[in-house]
Amino acid sequence: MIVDLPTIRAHQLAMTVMNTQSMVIVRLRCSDGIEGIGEATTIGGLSYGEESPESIKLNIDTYLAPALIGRDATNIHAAMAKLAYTARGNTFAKSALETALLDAQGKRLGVPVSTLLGGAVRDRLPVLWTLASGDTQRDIAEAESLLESRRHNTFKLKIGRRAVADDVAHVCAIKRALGDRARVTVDVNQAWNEAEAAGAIAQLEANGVDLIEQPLPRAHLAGMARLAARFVVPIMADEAVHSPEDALEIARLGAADVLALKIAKSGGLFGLVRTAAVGDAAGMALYGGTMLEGSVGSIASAHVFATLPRLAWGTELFGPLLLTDDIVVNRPEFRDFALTVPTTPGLGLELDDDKLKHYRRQGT
Ligand code: MUC
Ligand code: MG
Repeated sequence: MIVDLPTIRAHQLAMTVMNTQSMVIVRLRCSDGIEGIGEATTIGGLSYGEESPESIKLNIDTYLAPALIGRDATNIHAAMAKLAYTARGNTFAKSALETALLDAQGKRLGVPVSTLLGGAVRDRLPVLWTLASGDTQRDIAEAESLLESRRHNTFKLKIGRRAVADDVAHVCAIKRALGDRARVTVDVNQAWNEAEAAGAIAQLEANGVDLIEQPLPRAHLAGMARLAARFVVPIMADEAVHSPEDALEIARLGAADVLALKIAKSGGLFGLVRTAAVGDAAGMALYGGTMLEGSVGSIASAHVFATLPRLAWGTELFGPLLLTDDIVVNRPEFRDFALTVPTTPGLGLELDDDKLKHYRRQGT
């Protein structure tokens, strides 16, 4: 089903302005009576990637769910191999289905998903907040209140929408206001060319910005490599890294210092582990990314991020906090700048049927 939830404020990114988030929620029912849940969520319909909520639902209903019917739900690798054979790409849809299989298997065995992945090495994950209201003073006020309540002390600024000089002035004003009390990072979402990026990053670096995410289009790895060599401030690949093969090529070219990992880009949690392993082996730092999922997708991500031996840049799993309401009974716990990773069986979440009925898109 597709579930539409309003956001707490407009969320402005280089490629879209979001006022609602549309989540595809999967309920996978096994013949032993166990149900697993999963989520596939995109950013701004089709504006971030190649899948939309509508295409995800259609492809699951038409191709992927029929391929799973009658198979052994306890053999997740075999089920995912069948999906790989059935459909190319469609990583968001596959991630939701793998999440549901893992949730069901965890409930069956009485262990959390992190245990199925080999075990958690941390029980809490640092979580940043994205400032993206489009207004500098409002962003500063938002950051001050989140610092005060000890919810976040790292802020990612979404830029690339306005003229480069305006964006740089906006970021520097926020960093000046917050000073050493907060880390500030920027995500350009592929909006700059190399010359624009070189000029802007020089100023951002001089003003104490901590990390530059995906400044160039995803295909421009050679340009990313030149930027990574030129600046001390780390460059992070997001749109440019979907798979272990992407991570290998980025490593070969030196096209990033940090990799943003997301279950939706990776086709699931196991795929994310494989991409992480390549990045880690190449000496790149890892970051736990989000597709702005709600609680189901964010907690699935939390389980896998908790298992990574090194996660130098923490996570951005704040998605549930961007929404005005939730569709789970037991909401994720955010406090003291971190998210608590559930330890109860499966994902550790229970869907709220009344909320689902209320927010479910008609006809889905
Ligand atoms: C992205 O490109 O990283 C993550 C945080 C946010 O506000 O947008 C996302 C997507
Ligand atoms: Mg990004």
